[in-house]
Amino acid sequence: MTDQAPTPYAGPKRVLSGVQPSGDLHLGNYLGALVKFARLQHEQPTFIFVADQHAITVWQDPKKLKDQVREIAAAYLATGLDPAVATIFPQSAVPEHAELAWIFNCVARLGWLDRMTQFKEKSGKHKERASVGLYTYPVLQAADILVYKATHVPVGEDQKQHLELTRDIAGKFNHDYDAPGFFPLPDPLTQGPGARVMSLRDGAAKMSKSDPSDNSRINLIDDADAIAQKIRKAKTDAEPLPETAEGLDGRPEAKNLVAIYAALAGSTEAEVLAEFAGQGFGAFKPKLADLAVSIMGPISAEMRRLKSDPGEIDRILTKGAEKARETAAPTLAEVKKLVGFWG
Ligand code: AQP
Repeated sequence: MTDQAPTPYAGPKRVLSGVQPSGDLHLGNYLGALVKFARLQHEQPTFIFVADQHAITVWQDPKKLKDQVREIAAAYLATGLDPAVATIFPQSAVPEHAELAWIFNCVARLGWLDRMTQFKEKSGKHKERASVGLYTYPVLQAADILVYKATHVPVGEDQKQHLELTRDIAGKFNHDYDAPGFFPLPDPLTQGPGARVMSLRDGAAKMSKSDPSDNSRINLIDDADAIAQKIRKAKTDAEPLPETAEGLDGRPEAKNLVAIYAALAGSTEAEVLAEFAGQGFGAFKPKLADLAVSIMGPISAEMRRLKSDPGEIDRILTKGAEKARETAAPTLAEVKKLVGFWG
């Protein structure tokens, strides 16, 4: 008997991604994810959700959660997502995600989840106190993606391992339920200089919402003064900028600021270095601050404007959820039939 390659998925291309409403969005979320959403919506059918079910894997105040969801939706709209083009919705308003996640919990293997580095990082030293949801988070993520049969997932580099797991779950489901090519094996879209934005205080740590130091990140809602001050205070070294990208090896903070500049300017690290080689951070940081303010300033102003009309955001999210279910419900119905469930 010869091993045959699995039948490839032949359905339409679709884009899906989401962000958790678990704190203020930052430049890493913007460059790693949001900026891509606005571009991709014009290329493929695009589903962008607010991941409130993921957010409660760590405690969220129920009185604040809906507002946090609105905040992320405002960020989506302010960074260019158009509800007339993309489908924008809260995860918890589409119950098909959670229902498919249960089935996937029975497809995924414990050994696969045991390898997930994000769980190890987020659960810290006391993993026995972490929620079970935090552990099975990547399984829900697989359901988020596959319930739309999404083929492309724009995310930051930190999500690559979870995407690999999604592909494993899709492949095993197709095999175990004798449904060749039923689910696609989705591709992560992580390319670009903003794929892994690092902390402004530590070039070895990812810029993150949960970093206790607000100076470690530029928040989407920061005003011009805050952005300029955080860049001024960003950790660097005393060397001038080198001529080539190799010259940044071993200089993680310098590399990070150059990568941020390149991502914001829509250029490459090589192009940035061609412009600034030989200059110190005293000259480079003000230029970076001006660039960051020119891009982030209008976004934060638009977020503030949108948040002043929560009714409009709610209407967009409610309509988006109805539209999302039109795609998610038929997938789940097919899955239940394949699994042999009632109804
Ligand atoms: N530093 C980063 N650089 C590039 N991309 C990043 N992303 C997050 N941090 C960076 C990308 O942003 C998207 C949304 O992330 P999320 O909010 O769903 O979860 P996260 O990855 O856990 O984000 P944080 O800020 O790191 O939150 P905490 O501190 O709560 O863990 C994803 O596409 C992610 O890759």
